[in-house]
Amino acid sequence: MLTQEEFHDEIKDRGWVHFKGVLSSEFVDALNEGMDIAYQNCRNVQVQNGVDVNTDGTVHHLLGQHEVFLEFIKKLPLHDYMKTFFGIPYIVNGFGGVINLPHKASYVCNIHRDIRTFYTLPMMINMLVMLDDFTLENGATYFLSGSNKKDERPTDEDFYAKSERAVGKAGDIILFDSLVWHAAGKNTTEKIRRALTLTYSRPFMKQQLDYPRALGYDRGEEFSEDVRQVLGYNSRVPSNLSEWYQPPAKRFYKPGQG
Ligand SMILES: O=C(O)CCC(=O)C(=O)O
Repeated sequence: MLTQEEFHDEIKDRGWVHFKGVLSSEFVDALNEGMDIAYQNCRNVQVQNGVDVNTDGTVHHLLGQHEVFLEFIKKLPLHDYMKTFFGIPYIVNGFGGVINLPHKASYVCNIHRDIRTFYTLPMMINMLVMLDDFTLENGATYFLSGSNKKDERPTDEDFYAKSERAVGKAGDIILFDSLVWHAAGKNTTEKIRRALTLTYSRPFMKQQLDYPRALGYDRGEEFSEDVRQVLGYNSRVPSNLSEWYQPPAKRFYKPGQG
């Protein structure tokens, strides 16, 4: 495993770091079972609401859809590296997934980055969790190393000429600065290739879904302090004066959140 110093240098310089063998195969299997259920839920709503074009294989807001995803957060994967990246407490900003379907490109195959604002202070980091082996054939992600340092989109030609592929095993995790330009590869095999795709941010950035509210405000007490923090219970938005006027320990937005 990398030292915190090595991680710090690599994430600043290349923008992405590959951690091997982080999750057990049993836990990966449990996550894949949860993904199947979540995909059905998400796809039903995508189709019902007319947003099913270009979204095949994408899953959003897994937290709250199955306890296994809460178990994932409770493990605080790579927590020390995350703390090194942010230097202050952090929260989960989005918890999605990708099922890279054979011969079908969804929007994650476009060259993109997951935040539209360029920053110099660390604001957001992506966590890509491999739930199947990633190969060149089934769409291992393309990453353009160092592209986190520039506020400009590379040309398609430059991107595909210079980017590297994240080939790895189920249970590996890639952490990458959300400013890194990347794209899922096309899956030319006959089998699906799955991943969890999370983003984590500074606590003052809005979560993509209000996870504490989705899980239930009353559940906050059942988690450890670190897990409560990461889920966003310490940086909620009050909606009335009574919620606002509270002693520090009971505030919706606690001290120390940046
Ligand atoms: O599934 C992949 O290979 C890439 C996922 C992705 O683009 C993302 O998480 O933003």
